[in-house]
Amino acid sequence: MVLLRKLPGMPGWPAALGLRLPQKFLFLLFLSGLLTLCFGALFLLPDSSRFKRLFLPRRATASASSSSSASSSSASSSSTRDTDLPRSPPAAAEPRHASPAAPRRLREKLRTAARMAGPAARTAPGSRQQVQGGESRAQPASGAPPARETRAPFRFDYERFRRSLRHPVRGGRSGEDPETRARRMKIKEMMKFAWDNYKQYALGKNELRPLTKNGHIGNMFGGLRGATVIDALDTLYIMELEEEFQEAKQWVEKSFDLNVNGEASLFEVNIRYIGGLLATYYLTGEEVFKSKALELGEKLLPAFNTPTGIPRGVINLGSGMSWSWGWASAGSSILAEFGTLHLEFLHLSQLSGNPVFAEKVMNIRKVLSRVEKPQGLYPNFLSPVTGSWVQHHVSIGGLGDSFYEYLIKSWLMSDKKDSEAKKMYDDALEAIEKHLVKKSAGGLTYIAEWRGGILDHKMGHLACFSGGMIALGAEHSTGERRQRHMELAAEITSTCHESYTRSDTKLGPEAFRFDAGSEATATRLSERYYILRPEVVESYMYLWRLTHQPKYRHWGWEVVQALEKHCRVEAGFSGIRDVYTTTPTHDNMQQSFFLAETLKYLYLLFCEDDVLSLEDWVFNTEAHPLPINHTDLRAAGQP
Ligand code: DMJ
Repeated sequence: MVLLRKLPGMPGWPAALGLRLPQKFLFLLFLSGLLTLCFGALFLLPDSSRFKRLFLPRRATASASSSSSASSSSASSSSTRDTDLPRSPPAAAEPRHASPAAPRRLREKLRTAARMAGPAARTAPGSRQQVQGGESRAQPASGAPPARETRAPFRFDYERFRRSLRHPVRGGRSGEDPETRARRMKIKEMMKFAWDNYKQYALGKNELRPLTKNGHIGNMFGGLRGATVIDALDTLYIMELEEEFQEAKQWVEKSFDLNVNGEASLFEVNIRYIGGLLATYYLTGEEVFKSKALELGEKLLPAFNTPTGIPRGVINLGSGMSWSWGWASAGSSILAEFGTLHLEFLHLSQLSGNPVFAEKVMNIRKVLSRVEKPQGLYPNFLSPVTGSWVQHHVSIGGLGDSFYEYLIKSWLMSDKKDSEAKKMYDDALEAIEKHLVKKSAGGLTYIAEWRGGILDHKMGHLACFSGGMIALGAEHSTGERRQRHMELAAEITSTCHESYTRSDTKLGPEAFRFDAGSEATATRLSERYYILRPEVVESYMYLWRLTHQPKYRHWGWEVVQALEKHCRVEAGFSGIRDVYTTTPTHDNMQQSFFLAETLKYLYLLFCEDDVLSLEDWVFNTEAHPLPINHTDLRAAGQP
C-alpha cells in the first residue's frame, strides 16, 4: 500500500491516469489480488531459492518445512531434513544453547553431548564450573565471549584400558584341584538359584522376598528399581553365567528408569548402583552401563551443595533437594557415607572427562584432612554446615567402616600415587591400634568402639571387613609394620571366625561383645540376627589371596554349608533372626548384597588368584571391582 500513498504536491497516480471512482476501486481490487497471488507463490518455491529467503524470515522458512526443528535457528538451508540435532551449534556445545522452546528430545541430546565432552570443553580458559540441579556446566566467566567448542567430544579409550590389565579378567583357569573346582561350582549354583528366584518372583523390584515369593522395594533408593539386578551383574559375568547376565543386561537396557522422584541414600545409590554399573562397564565394555552410571552420577551432584561441600545423606533424585538423616545428630553427615564416594567418583570423571566428580570428593578429602581429630581418630558425625565433628563416636564398624577402606583403596587405585590417602590411612590405623585394638581375657583380638573417650567392648559384623582391609594395606607395607599389620589382620579375622563357630548355626550375629564374661558372642536379643552379610567371607578372601593358608578356604566352606542349611529356602536365600538356634526363623529377605558380595567373595575364595586379580582391581565396598589406574601399559595375557 506504500506505493499508493499520495505524495505531497503530486496527484495520486490512479488519478493521474484519469480514472473515475468506480474504475479506481476496480483497479485497486485487481492490484491487491495480484500482490496476494505473488506472495503466496513464494511458499511454492524450493527452500533453496534465494528469492524465497529474501522475502521470508528464516524462522518462517524452518517452521514451514519441519515442525520438529521449530526451535532451530540454524542457518541450514535444508531444514526439511533437520529432525535431529541442529547442525549448529556443534555436538559438544553446552545445553544452555538450546532454546527454551526446544522439544524435550532435542534438549536431552544436547545435554548428553555436553556430558560426553572432554575436560577441555568443560574447563576451557575463562570458564568456571557450575553445578545446578544435578548438571554441571561450563559457563563463560562474565565478560568473556561464549567459547566455541571445536575439539572432538571426549571419548574414554576402552581398548587401551583393557591392554593395561595384567591378567585376563576371568583368569586363565590353570592348575586347580578337583575339590576346589567342585566347591566353586557349588557357589556358582547358589548364585544361579538366587538369581533365578529373584527373576521369577521379583524382577524389577529391589529385593526378593523368598518366603512370600514376591518383591520388595523399600525406601533406600529414591524410586530406583532393580537393586538386585545392578548388584548381581558383575557377579553373573565373573561366574560365566552368560544367559543370566544377558537377562540382567536386557533389564538395564529396557526397564532401568532413572527419571525417578524419591528420597535416596546417596551412599547406597553410589556403592550399589554406580559401583555396579561402573564395574560392569569396565568388565564388558558395553556402553549402556557407562552411560547409565554417568547419568545417575549427575543426579547425585546437588547433594554436595552445602557450605562445606560435605554432602548430605539423603537426596531427592528428581528435584535435587538434599537433607540429613533424621536420626543423625544435629543434621550431621555420616563419615562412612560421605567418605565412601571417592573410588566411584574418580571413575565417573575418568569416563566422562568431566572433572566435577573428582573435585567433589577431593574437597571432602580437604575438609577431613584439615579438621582436628581427637587422639588422631575420626568421629562418625560431621556437620556439613560448619565442617566440625558433632559427636565423638568412633567405630570401624557401622557409620565409620568404609571410610577407612576407601583411603587405602584410593591409594592402590591410583597406582600408589595418591600419597595423601596413604598417609591418612596410616595415621588413622595407628590411632586405631593405639586406642581401639584390644585383647579379650580368652586371647581374642578385637576392635572396640569409642564414645567420647569411653570404650564399648563390642564388634559389629560390619567391622569384620577390617581383617581384609588391614591385610591389603600390610601387603603393600614393609618391614616390621608389614608383619605387625598382617598379624593384626589375621587375628581379627580369626576373632570374626570365632563369632561364627560359637553360634549354633555357624553363622555370625550382627554384633558380638567382649564384656560381662562373653567372648565373641551376642549378648542382646536384638543383635542375634544374620542378614546374609559378606564382611567375614570378604576377609577370608583377602587373607587367602595374601597368605594362601588353607584355613581360610576351610572357613569359607563352613559358611557355604551353613548358608545351605539355614538360609536356603524354596525360593531363594533368606536372612535368619537368631543364629543361636538350629531352627531359626527367616526374615524373608534376600539382600542384594548377598549376590554382589557374599557369593562373589566366596566364589573368588575358590578361584585362582588371577580372577579379578588384586594387581588389577580394587573392590568397592559393595564388592564391585574398579580398575587400578596403571600408569604404564605392561599388559599381560588378555581374555
Ligand atoms: C554392604 O552394602 C556394604 O558392604 C556396605 O559397606 C556395608 N554393608 C553392606 C553389607 O553388609
